[in-house]
Amino acid sequence: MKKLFSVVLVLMIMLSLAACGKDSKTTGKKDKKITVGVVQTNANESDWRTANTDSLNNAFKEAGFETKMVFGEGDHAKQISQAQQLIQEEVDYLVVLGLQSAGWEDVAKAAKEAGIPFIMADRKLDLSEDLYTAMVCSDFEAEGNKAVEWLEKQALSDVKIVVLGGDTGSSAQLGRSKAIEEGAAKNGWEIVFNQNMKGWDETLAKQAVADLIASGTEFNVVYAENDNMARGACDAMSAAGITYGKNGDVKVIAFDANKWALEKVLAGEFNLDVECNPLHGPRIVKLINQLEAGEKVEKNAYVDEEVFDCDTITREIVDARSY
Ligand code: GYE
Repeated sequence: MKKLFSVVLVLMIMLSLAACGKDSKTTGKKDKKITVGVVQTNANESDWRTANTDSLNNAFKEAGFETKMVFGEGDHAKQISQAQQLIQEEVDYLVVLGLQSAGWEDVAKAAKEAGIPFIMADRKLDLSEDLYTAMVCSDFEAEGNKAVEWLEKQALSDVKIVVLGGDTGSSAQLGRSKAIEEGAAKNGWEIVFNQNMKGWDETLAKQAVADLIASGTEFNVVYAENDNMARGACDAMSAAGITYGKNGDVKVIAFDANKWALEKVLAGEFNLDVECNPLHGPRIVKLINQLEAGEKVEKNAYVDEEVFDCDTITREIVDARSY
């Protein structure tokens, strides 16, 4: 009898320990905040980037996630080491916005081996589908093609284009540049200048256009791969007395569609602005919550984007913009 009692007692102790262990593991899971590692490009790269960073931080905070955000500041190698460090720190999710589209395989493999879902945002990276969990990006070539289609409709007799590209090797620059280069070849347009501005820099763009004007280079289209560089180009043209926009000698095409830039479209300073939606935060929160719930997620999600034309934009459209 005594023996039976002691066996039952030992069994009860073992069961309670097991339950405690389970509870502490489950409780641990319940109480543990989801940590999201974010490898961002640059802190002050552009107004688009600021809106993008704010969207990520605000959405993750609202979702109760802990965010570990780091900035590559123009240095691809630094981004790689930052991503590896976040993997070492065992973040629950890794979100990468790459300065460069190439060179991410080792990071993606390390994340996979560590069981950390790899989410690419903003710019698609050169990774096979087995190396990333999901993508929330823009189709930059499609954005560029929208600009090409618009320019075709202008039916200009003699097209001479200044291309102000973004950071060399970023998928945003690669896609938008590919579209205009192929569009020019297809339509017999002349690209009189085609250079990428490091860091999408507005001042560099202004100086490049000022130098072109000083050298007597003729052009009637500016294709600036973001709003800030388009503004720099307009400042250079204004300083030289060159008219541009709706009623000017030079057509101005921009990308991003920041609210301040749409004011310029409404004012007729920019002819066209192609939207590039930076508000990735809520989309990534939805993805993470789906993954936490064990649901299957959409692998490749391109954000919906439109174009804004100075001939059709309205005050209501501009006022309704959230970034
Ligand atoms: O167009 C530019 C930003 O990756 C789409 O990066 C983004 C680009 C955007 O600095 O303004």
